[in-house]
Amino acid sequence: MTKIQLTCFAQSGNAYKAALMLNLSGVEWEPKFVDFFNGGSRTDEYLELNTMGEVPVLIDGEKTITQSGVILKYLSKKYNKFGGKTEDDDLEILRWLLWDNHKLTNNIAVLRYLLQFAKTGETEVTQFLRARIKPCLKVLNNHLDNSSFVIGAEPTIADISMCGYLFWPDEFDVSWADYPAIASWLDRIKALDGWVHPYELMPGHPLAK
Ligand SMILES: N[C@@H](CCC(=O)N[C@@H](CS)C(=O)NCC(=O)O)C(=O)O
Repeated sequence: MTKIQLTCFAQSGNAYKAALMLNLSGVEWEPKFVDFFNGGSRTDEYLELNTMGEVPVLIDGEKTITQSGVILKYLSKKYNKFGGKTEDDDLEILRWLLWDNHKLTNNIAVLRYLLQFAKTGETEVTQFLRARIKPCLKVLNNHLDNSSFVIGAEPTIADISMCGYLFWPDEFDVSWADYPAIASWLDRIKALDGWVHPYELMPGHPLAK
């Protein structure tokens, strides 16, 4: 049987969400490296695979799935792992997935990109993003103060999505000492069987000079 493939590169927190889910679910999969920083997601071939021009894409036989949240939902259903136990749980998971994509990941990913890869230095844009990220991290920290994982005592795809960029705090200039509940939650995720740091799980680190 052909293995599941995932388009990815080591610096992609969005791809990491899917890669981590595959690992934590004990699924055999193979990475399909995208040379993102040299236009690899803008080629005709890539756009044919994903008209949105985004990484990740999951290829499972005849099925091609994009958007990390959809990939997580697909894998959760397929392997019966990291889903909710009730319909209310599933709605709660969806609520956090949407918040993650719109607020948490979106702002952090762009700030990290500007600081680490575009190397813009401090600008009005980075200041704007820092100001957007702070309240998001407060929301998450407050929420995790009362809950081991995002929707209760067990990890779900909401956790796997929301931690996508959070193992690189130094790359977007945040210290988890300021957000202790997030720090403990990340430690709980790291302790899960199959957890691997993004730079080890996906190809392309370090970047070629
Ligand atoms: N909401 C999408 C975001 C995917 C995304 O933005 N991926 C980045 C790489 S980490 C990308 O391909 N960006 C290209 C672009 O924004 O045009 C998801 O969760 O899959």
